[in-house]
Amino acid sequence: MNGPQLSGDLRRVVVIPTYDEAANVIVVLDAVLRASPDVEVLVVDDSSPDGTADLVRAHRGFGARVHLLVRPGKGGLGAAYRAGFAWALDGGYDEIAQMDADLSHPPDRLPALFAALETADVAIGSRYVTGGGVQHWTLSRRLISRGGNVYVGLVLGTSVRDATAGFRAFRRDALIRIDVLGSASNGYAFQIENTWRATRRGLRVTEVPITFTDRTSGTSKMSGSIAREALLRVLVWRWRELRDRIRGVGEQPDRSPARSSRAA
Ligand SMILES: Nc1nc2c(ncn2[C@@H]2O[C@H](COP(=O)(O)OP(=O)(O)OP(=O)(O)O)[C@@H](O)[C@H]2O)c(=O)[nH]1
Ligand SMILES: [Mg+2]
Repeated sequence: MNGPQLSGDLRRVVVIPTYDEAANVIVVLDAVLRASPDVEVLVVDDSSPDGTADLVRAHRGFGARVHLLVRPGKGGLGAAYRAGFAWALDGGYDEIAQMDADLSHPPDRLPALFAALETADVAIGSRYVTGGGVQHWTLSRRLISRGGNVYVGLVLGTSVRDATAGFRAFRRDALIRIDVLGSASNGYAFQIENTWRATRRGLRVTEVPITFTDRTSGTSKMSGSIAREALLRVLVWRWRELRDRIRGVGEQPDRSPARSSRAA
């Protein structure tokens, strides 16, 4: 099967945050490098006790297509992404993607995500558009994920179907307009906040179908406090937006359907 052809002169990097992903990191690095011969990878590791960073340093692509940013300790997913995105923006990359290390996000859909940036500012690998789905998830995880997206849609009024997705690609100017380095949230809230800022700032957000597979190795870092953070922050953002609108300041919501689309 022929995948989308990508324009050759753009510099692309995939940011992968890791914490104790020794069981997965080499497999995901190899799969990404194979699926997208034109991309580089930045692993952002929070000094994982299981030696994830040493495995990255030992990878045959290290120093060429594989890069490593080590942070002093576990500081959360959002903080790791902010550090990785800052590195990528400083490095002058044109297109920047993000994905988990646990193979939940299919590396072979990266070319489709980058290809979608030809007509979009942000491309979201989406479980909840036609052609997308989840595999091997328990009923409770399915309900939490679906329920979370319904909640986000209702409270924030965004038409993005998978606002919590962690598999995305951005044009560099989109990351700057989203002010991703100025975001404060960490877990799923980090993904929601960027979705919210992108739509509110009138960026073109498109959803590309993917099949999400539950991790089979390593341990999940998902926790109740991560879910609570998302629930509360969404309410706070909406409240602040309504307050600012009453005062006549702040951004106007962009609900134009032309701004959010779904790619097959
Ligand atoms: N650098 C860094 N990476 C993290 C941190 N927390 C999670 N990660 C990584 O972020 C990605 C997503 O974390 P997961 O534990 O898979 O969380 P999840 O996908 O929401 O939950 P599951 O579906 O249960 O796997 C993985 O690559 C983790 O290793 C952190 O504090 N620092
Ligand atoms: Mg995961």
